Amino acid sequence: MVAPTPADKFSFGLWTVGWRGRDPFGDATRPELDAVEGVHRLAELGAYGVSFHDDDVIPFGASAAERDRRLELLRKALAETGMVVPMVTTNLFTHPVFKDGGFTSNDRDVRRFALRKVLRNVELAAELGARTYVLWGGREGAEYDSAKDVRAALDRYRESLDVLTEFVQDRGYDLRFAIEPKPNEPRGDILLPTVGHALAFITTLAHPELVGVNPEVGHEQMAGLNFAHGIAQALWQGKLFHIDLNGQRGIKYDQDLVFGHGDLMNAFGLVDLLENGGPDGAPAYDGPRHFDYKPSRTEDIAGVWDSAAANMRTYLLLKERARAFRADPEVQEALSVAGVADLRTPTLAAGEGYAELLAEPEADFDPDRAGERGYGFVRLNQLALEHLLGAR
Ligand code: GLT
Ligand code: MN
Ligand code: MN
Repeated sequence: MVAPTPADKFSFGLWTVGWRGRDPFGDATRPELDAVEGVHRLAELGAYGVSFHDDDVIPFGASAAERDRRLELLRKALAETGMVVPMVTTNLFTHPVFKDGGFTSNDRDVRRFALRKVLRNVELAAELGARTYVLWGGREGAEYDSAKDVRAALDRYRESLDVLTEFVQDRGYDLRFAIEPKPNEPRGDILLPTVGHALAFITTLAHPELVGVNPEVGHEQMAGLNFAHGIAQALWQGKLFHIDLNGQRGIKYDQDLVFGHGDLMNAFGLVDLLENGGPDGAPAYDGPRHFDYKPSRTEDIAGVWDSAAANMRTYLLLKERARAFRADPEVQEALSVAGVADLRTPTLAAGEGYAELLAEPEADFDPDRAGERGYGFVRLNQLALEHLLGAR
């Protein structure tokens, strides 16, 4: 089994390994983790990069001198390890000021404060060479329908995005934004709850080309959706700017388990899509394979590093299994019986229109015959499962 290397492009949020296990019912179970140590340990494990919120590195409200000191330490850790910062994001959810949201708070002064906080951190992101800036609007939402004018909130969300894209264009930054959808938690209902909602919203922006999505496995699954399908549509629309990999077991609170520790079959389908779903079986996505998980509250600090390694190992195992699946002649035959590649043929022939289609004699096609066809999808899925289990 190969060990992770920087070429695999594995990255982690500093807040993941840094999570101390505080939840709504209990206190922290682990000591604080220094950002510098996080960078070093993740590098030793084979990751190539880290991402962070402004507040993960620079405490909220820190003085300019303290900010500089913390950033200097981070830069030094990056230089010592060769780690990169492919993505940066903003904390618009922890401080009580954001209890009704940042960009969409009912309080205009809060909205202005939130937007300034993001703009300042975008400058830092560009300076550190990040190519993606994630916007997770966890507090953008409501618990009560009468409390939020959703159309006005979407106007304000769009207004903020339009200011941000204008800013990166004026500054000449090579940076794009990625909206991270989530259906609920911490708000009762979050705006832009799924990949589909976010993709539709992006079409209304002044610079849609600068905005894509950062889907998270567990967030789509919290809404009962098929994550691999959501990713396929994001790819199809050229909008998969970043990805948050983790595990989730069904429709419940956001579990942020290790990648693969939830719906393993869907994780297999996802890795197969990312790694083999491009033209001629090339990767369909070349961005960071970013893990956004939480080491369970039961784990001590050794368990934190074990779980971080587990994410990468699971990804590599699935990549290897997906390759074996594609290389198996029986799978190729089952794919052919299933007609998977046939779907790539346009329904109308070149030069044909509805008139030619309507002119086709009905007698040429026998729907009863066609209805008798067995597609063999179950056999194909069993082959996938057997490869996944290492039985083939
Ligand atoms: C937060 C959230 C994640 C987001 C992060 C980016 S922060 O931990 O649960 O899903 O990706 O803001
Ligand atoms: Mn999550
Ligand atoms: Mn996430």
